[in-house]
This record gives sequence, C-alpha cells and structure tokens, in this order.
Amino acid sequence: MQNTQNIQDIVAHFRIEGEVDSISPLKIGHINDSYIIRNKKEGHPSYFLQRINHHIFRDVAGLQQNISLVTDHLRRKLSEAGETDLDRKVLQLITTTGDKLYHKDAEGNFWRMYINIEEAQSFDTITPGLAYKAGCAFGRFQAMLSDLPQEELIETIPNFHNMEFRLEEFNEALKLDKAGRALNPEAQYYIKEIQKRAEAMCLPQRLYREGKLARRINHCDTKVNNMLFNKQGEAICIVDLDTVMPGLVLSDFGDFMRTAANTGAEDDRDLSKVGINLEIFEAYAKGYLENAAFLSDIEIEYLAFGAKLLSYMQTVRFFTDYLNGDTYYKIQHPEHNLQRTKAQFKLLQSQEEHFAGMQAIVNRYKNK
Ligand code: GN1
Ligand code: MG
Repeated sequence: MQNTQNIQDIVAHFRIEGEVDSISPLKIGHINDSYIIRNKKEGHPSYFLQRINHHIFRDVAGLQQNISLVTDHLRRKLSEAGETDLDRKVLQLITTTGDKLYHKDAEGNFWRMYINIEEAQSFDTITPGLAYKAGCAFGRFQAMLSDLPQEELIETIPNFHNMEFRLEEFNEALKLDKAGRALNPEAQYYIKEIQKRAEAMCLPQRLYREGKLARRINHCDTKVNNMLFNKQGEAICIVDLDTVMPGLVLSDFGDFMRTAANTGAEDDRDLSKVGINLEIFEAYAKGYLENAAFLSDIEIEYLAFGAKLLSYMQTVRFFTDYLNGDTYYKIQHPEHNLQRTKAQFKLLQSQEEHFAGMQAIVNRYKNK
C-alpha cells in the first residue's frame, strides 16, 4: 500500500467530480490494492481506486478494454430492460484526464478508478435466501453477456481456469522446489492427493477440445464476496471484472460454490469446520438454473463437477504458490498458502462424498 500523498497525486490524474475528502485503503482481494476516495462535496460520488497487479495482469490496456466493453454492454442491456440507477448496478469506469482507461505512474504502477457503489455490502458467508439471489444475478450476468462476441475480449490471464495448465505449473513447481518445501511429509501427502485426481479433473478440458463443451463469456472469479447486495438484501452489482473472459460455465458455477457453499472459510485453520453446505448449494443452483436458459444439456450435466473442479483447482493453485515460495497470492503468515491448501482440499473431499446429492439438486432444478 502507498502513502496518502502519493495516492492524492494519482487521484489527480482521473476525471473526478468534487473534491477529495479522505482516502482509505481497503483490505479486500489477494491480488490488487484498493482504496476508497471519499468526496468532500455533497451530491458527488465517492470513488474506488485500484492499483492493478501488472505482474499478474500483463496486458493492462487489454484488461481495461475488456472491462470497458463488458460494462458498456451490461449498461446497454439494463437500460433496454428499463432499469434505472445504473451506476449502482454496473461498474462505471472513470477515465483519466488524458481520456485513458488507466493511469501509469512514474514508478510503472497501473491504476484505475470506478464510481464507488455506496450503501452496498458483500459477504464471506451467506444465507440460502441471499445465495438464491446471487444465483439469479450470476445467471442473468452470463445471459446478458451471451451476445457480446467473445473475440472482442482478450484472455486477461491466458489459460486461467485451464486445469491442464494449472497442473503443468504444479509439476514445474514440484520439480524446481524453489522454497525447499516439497519433501516434508505434509507436503508429500498433498502432492499424492493432487496427483491421484489429476487425470479425472482434466475431463472438462478434454470435452472442450472435442467440441462437446463450449466456451462462453464468464466472470472467472465468482467468489461470493464479488456480489454486492443493497441494505434490503437485493443483489445489485457484480464486481471484480478483471477476469471476465471466455471460459467454461462450470467454472463460474463451481467458484461460487467453492466460496459460498462451504461451512468454513477458504483458509480455515480448523478443518473440522470445512465442508459442503448443501442448503446454499441448492439455493444458488435453483436461482442460477432459473436464469441461465442458454445452457446446453451437457453444460448442465457438468455443473456439479464444476464445484469439485474449482476446489481442486484452488488446492493446486495455493499449493503451487506454497512450493514456489509465496510469489502470487498475498499471504498473512508464512504457512498461509499451505493452510489454504488444506482447507480447500478438505472442502473437495466433502464435495466428493456428497457428489451424488449435488448432482440430484442440479437435476431437480434443470428445465424449470
Ligand atoms: C484471487 O481477486 P481475488 O483475490 O478475489 C484469484 C482467484 C482465486 C482467488 C482465491 C486473478 O481472487 O482466481 O480464485 O484469489 N484471482 C486471480 O481466493 O488469480
Ligand atoms: Mg479477483
């Protein structure tokens, strides 16, 4: 995080209305740094400023262009549907004084700004009622984007949810063992468990190659806390659009379940708390399937698999970062990535145990 004076200088490069009152850093996300800029002048918005992690998002211009295309498209759709108050329903980028979608500072950092959505809340754990609304909202989100041509978007992180690629990264990390962590018995246990499932977990990637599963425009980070709700508990806006790009819908469905349909936290120290929450699973599946009319039979058939896949993928990604010496995710303590690995793997085991139940839920709500 930067000091306030530096941030003030950055803010001055954007076309904001009113006058800066206060700047406060926000502790959200594992990747970018975020700040809220409050306005001194009444009637003017507050703003959300982010330093984009350009080591992870290598093509910042392409990334910002994606977000601009997607938010313009969503705004047009909502407006055609007669919706109002659009700045609370779709992220609104603020351009720089040079009319660009981001600002590059003298140190080579990249910054972007949005209008901040006031009186909104996000949750790390939710009720079935909210999960149902989130399911409806993510289903509508994909439906609204279904006629935006995929070729117009870049892959902001190539192979982002490609399991074969994530396993290649894992194997490379294992071979190099940069942090000298691979040989300890605990790590050995997770290595074997990852390897045991590797082939089965690459099935969707094979189905895609065979032309059986299609790619659509996905969010690719449908964590429960990327959904904003208003004070009345209505889902209002989907945020964190860095990874909106073509992908398999099972991964968006799965990532929500990974984060919301878990009785514990993503990085719970107490593994006895971690497991699938089938009530949340059911509520979200119902809302999603009611709104995602575009899905093919085979896409529906693999939704529950998507939940297992995303927990497995996140186990592999956290563990790979642990083996690499914690270079990707922000960590709060030295063993954080191992702790995350354990919690994600525990969730996967619980999903494996309840897989038939998850499939039955999806079957109950399809075509309704
Ligand atoms: C990262 O943006 P954030 O921190 O919510 C990651 C996701 C992971 C998630 C795990 C660009 O998301 O893919 O699922 O952490 N984003 C990127 O919590 O790698
Ligand atoms: Mg993100």
